[in-house]
Amino acid sequence: MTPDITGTFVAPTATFDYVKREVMIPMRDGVKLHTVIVVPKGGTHLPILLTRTPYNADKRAERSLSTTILGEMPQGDEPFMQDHDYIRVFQDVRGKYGSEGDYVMTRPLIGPLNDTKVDHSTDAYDTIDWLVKNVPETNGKVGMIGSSYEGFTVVMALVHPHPALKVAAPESPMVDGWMGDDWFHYGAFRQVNLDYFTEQTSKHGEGDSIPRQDLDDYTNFLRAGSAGDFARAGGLEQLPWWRKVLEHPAYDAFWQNQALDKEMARQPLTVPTMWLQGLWDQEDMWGAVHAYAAAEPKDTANDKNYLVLGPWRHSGVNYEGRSLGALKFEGDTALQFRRDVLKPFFDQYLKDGAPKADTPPVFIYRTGLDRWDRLQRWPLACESACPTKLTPLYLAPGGGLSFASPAKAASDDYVSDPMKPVPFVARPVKPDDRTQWTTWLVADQRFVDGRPDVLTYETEPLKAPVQISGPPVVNLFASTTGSDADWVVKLIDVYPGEVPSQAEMGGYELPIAMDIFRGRYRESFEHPKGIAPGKALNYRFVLPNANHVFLPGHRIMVQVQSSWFPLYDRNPQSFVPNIFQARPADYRKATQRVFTGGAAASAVELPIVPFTGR
Ligand code: PG9
Repeated sequence: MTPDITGTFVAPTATFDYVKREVMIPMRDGVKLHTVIVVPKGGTHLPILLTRTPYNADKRAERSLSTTILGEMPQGDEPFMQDHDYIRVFQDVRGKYGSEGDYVMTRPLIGPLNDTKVDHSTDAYDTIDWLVKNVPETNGKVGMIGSSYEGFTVVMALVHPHPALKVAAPESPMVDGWMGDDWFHYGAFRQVNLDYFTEQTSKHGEGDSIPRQDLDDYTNFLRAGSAGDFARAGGLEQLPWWRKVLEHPAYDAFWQNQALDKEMARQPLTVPTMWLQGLWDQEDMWGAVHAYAAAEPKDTANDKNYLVLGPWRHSGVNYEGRSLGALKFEGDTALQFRRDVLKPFFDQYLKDGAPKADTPPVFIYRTGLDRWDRLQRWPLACESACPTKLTPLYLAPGGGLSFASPAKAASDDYVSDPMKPVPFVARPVKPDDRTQWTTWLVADQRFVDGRPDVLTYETEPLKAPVQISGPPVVNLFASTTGSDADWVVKLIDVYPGEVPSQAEMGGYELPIAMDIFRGRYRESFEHPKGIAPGKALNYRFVLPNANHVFLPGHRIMVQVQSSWFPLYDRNPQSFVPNIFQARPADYRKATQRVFTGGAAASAVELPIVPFTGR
């Protein structure tokens, strides 16, 4: 009998409008990286669009198994593919999928944390060098683009860049994993990423996530105990990356030395770079804005360092941008950006004879009003060095919020019970529910408003629009009966009770900027310290950027709580050296007190700017 699988089948490609080549590109240490090069048939003198990925170059270069380059390349590439005037290249980073070598999670630059002779900066350099010498159809100019990890590899390529790298767009890049990107936010650990650790580092290909017992991750993580307990049960102590994280819960040299915004501040600004991210980016909320800010002082002519913030989820820039959760925008905001701003910007630097693009230094969506703003700088208001200073919005007794500081000192309290943590999204929290995960930053906060362990403060309905353009700052005065505590502060836009144009938005509590701060890092991110029980202490931290208009009839709301579970691991509320290793007896109820008025007037300081109209 003839076996039906011969192993020699070759699909005919004569009708394809592109040619796909797979090559192994040698790096300086002899390791070869698997690279997929997709060239429009018959093309000559074309620029190259390069992405370096840990997510399988073969898959990234195959959207729907199409005979056309437009159908075959990812959705986000459409403006680049439709005219057949770009070569598209995806490469597996070392140690993943088809590439040789060792994989190191977010491999640090050569230096104290990397004693080899290679990093993503050298790999990008060697790759670009090979591409411009060995792809006959190219004009020798390369642009790099990519989101998240793929954005991180773009940032790495900006360190000692190859001269053929002419333009770059790091999209939601992972820049500082401890301060506010994937791994921690101000020291609170994002334990749902433990799945990512097994998926990425248990195999060179695609690893499995951690098996669950219950549908609801709230239950799974609570039952497990600490993040360390959950990881141990999943076998993660076999994984070097998890062991490194376990050893470095604080912002020590391990994290400081791999923070790429600090590196961007050191590097000369030579490659025109467009930093971009979503305004509701549920994974990498820190990287783009901080790297932009770090490079900005060097952009003296305001023509090399660009910022884009769209009304998107993480990586939403590469998909359809008409809506996010319950929010609807004016048209496909992601396509508008990719077609009208990104593509002309790349063309200018990559295509022979292309005209200068009309690129605004800052392109940012104004939520609430639904329009794009083209600005010269960002932010418009901030703590220091901005045209406008922050305006405190004070928490007031009785659940009020006011622009005048309450004269009388008062306080509100709640009991934070680590056995009943506040969920970050309405339960059940389903680990495989992509929609729940990608929209949780815009989830209606009424699902926790009214819990006895969530304090809510709100203004009267606004009589005039209030526009904020920058990062709000939390200035909280609070005490705990414990010796450690987390503080979650949310700035919320409360819609009027009735919204005739979209009935389901009636009374919606829309998060505009929220974050968590782990109290032990109040004085130093590097050296955590127990909190003196019962003492009113000041917690000051910066919330994510917003460009938003609170419209007349809406209210501004602030919520304060002490857990955000299971996204963030629970603070045991008694000081232990390493929260990953907290034991069941360490988790204790605590009474949290928030002070208002007088000398300890808690406030959220808002980057209010004059309302610039519709
Ligand atoms: N947010 C993901 C990630 C980036 C960098 C490191 C680890 C994870 C991602 O979407 O790629």
